[in-house]
Amino acid sequence: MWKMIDGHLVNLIGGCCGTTHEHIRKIAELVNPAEGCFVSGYRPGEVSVTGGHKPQVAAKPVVETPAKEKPAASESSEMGLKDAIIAGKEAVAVEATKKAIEAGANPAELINTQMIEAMSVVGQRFSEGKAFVPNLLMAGRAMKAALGILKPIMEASGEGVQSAGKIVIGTVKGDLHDIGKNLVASMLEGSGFEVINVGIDVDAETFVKAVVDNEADILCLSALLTTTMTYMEDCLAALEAAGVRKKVKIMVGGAPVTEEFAREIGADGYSANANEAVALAKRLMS
Ligand code: B12
Repeated sequence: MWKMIDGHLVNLIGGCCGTTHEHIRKIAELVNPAEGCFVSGYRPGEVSVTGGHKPQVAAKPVVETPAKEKPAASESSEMGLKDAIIAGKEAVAVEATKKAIEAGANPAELINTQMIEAMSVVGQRFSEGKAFVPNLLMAGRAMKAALGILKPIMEASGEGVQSAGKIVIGTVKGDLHDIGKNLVASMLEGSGFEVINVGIDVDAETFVKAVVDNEADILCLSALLTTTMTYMEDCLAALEAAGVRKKVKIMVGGAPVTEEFAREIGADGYSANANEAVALAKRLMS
């Protein structure tokens, strides 16, 4: 910060997660404060950290932990699942999902017609600068929570059916996106596959180990960033090096991944969405 402070470019300093009150206080001491610079972050009743200068904007406590969101009665009865996800209202999304199921909705249809649609609206808003990272996170959380209601229902409907095959699925190294990957996993599970979900930010060695340990029929790789999708090739190389490439089919997907890219890296299949992923997995198994 110092270069900017020294250049008289800074008017206000504050801090988000991890910058504790004490941390802000130390910064204030260092700045002490430079001409025209005010440090926000003290609590009322405590010694001001502005070193004699009066803060021009009343500094309020910076750390507030919001109470867990509960849907307002009017909100929950009016808002449908799609809108709840777009608005990032987790509790409302859960309630809307439960209501839809009680009314006889089909889980896969809810996913396809409301949930995926909602995320693409949020994504579009993000691309247009009308939504921001917190909106994405909140929508993602609402989507995950709603999916959590549907997953056991989809699993139960496949009960008693012989496993359609074993699938290892994960998001590649450097990539933390998991909504689409989890959707694919849920749809595959709902269609009778045994799915081992190894999570996000997964390195090639972990994928190889999961494939070998579980004797997987299919490995599903997901990537949402153009910078991480290239790591899929490293995963294929690692499988080759471990001598298991021919024992497992590779499916790839995620927004930036294309059919052409899949072919280029030598994957066995690509699909653009969770529905097609199920059809593709069934084809690969046969
Ligand atoms: C939600 C979201 C986030 C959330 C993720 C929350 C979570 N738990 O997943 C948060 C806020 C954390 C996030 C962070 C970032 N994000 Co982001 N994010 C998105 C967003 C809006 C939606 C993604 C999503 O969930 N879509 C809904 C699901 C259902 O769709 P999907 O993931 O595509 O999955 C479907 C298919 O692709 C397919 N599929 C997916 N995986 C697989 C796998 C297989 C095997 C198969 C067959 C099919 C398949 O099936 C799925 C279901 O139909 C997209 C924009 C968009 N519209 O895609 C940006 C986007 C992906 N993010 C982007 C960026 C830049 C980032 C950040 C770098 C932002 C930043 N500056 O910090 C970070 C990166 C963090 C990291 N290291 O990964 C860019 C990527 C640009 C690029 N081309 O590289 C996008 C495209 C936004 C944009 N327009 O700029 N993000």
